[in-house]
Amino acid sequence: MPIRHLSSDTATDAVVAALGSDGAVVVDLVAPPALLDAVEAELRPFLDATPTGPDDFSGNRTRRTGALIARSPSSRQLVMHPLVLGTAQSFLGHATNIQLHLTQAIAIAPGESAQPIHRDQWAFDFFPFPQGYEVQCNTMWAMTDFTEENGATRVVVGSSHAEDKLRLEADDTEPAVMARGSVLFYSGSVYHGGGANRSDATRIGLNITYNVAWLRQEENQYLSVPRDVAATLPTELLRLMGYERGAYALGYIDDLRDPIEAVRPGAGSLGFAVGESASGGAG
Ligand SMILES: O=C(O)CCC(=O)C(=O)O
Ligand SMILES: [Fe+2]
Repeated sequence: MPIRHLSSDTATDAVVAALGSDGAVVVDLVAPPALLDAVEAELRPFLDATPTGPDDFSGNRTRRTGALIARSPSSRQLVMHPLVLGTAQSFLGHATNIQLHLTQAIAIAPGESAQPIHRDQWAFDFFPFPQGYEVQCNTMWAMTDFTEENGATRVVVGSSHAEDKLRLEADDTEPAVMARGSVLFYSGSVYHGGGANRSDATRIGLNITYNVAWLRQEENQYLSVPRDVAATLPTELLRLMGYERGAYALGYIDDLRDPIEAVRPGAGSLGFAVGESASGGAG
């Protein structure tokens, strides 16, 4: 079954519904070309300086460049995109709040082989989350066109409802073919992997992912984004980055203070209550 495509004026509810049934959906042409140009220009020196991956999973011909919030001010618009945040908050609405899980440009160079098919939620030490309890909502923004030849992400549509720890092959997958500026949403539970790049140009995607705020983040935002940069960011983004308690109490500082106080003194809420925020609240 091919991956469904929705248009950029689709309501959040329809994206959430498709994600719930299929585990993946593409929304076409969401990011304007000028924004992508700016992100690309800001990231270029970092992409060029990033080493290729150390193993088959990371990809020996794949560069993974993180810390997008620090390195690319323009990328913050993608991190905070209303369609994405709305979808993530609703899709993970069974949790008290959500947070940013990782920000990573993934550049798959020509000659790269296909990444092993996996569930992203296996990152949590392969904990068998109950079926239907989603812990992650992921995006892959197409910085270049994604084609079957250049390594478009491969997805086993509907496999979010399958058993855990399956060993699936490329034959079981469909490519997330999409134009530059489109965004693939996929759950932490759907089986997928980066495709092989048989073209003569590099495929670049921005993998920006969100998870329930009671789990650990994959990319450590406190150490990836220097404190002096953090001090310049909107409070809403800081909260999404983890300067906020997860659920009722997780991650408070010293005398039960709201972690936002570390960057923005006076902005915090008192006691254990979760503050008003980008990530706050179910649904
Ligand atoms: O690069 C891609 O298309 C997918 C990458 C991926 O699934 C991962 O690194 O977990
Ligand atoms: Fe993945």
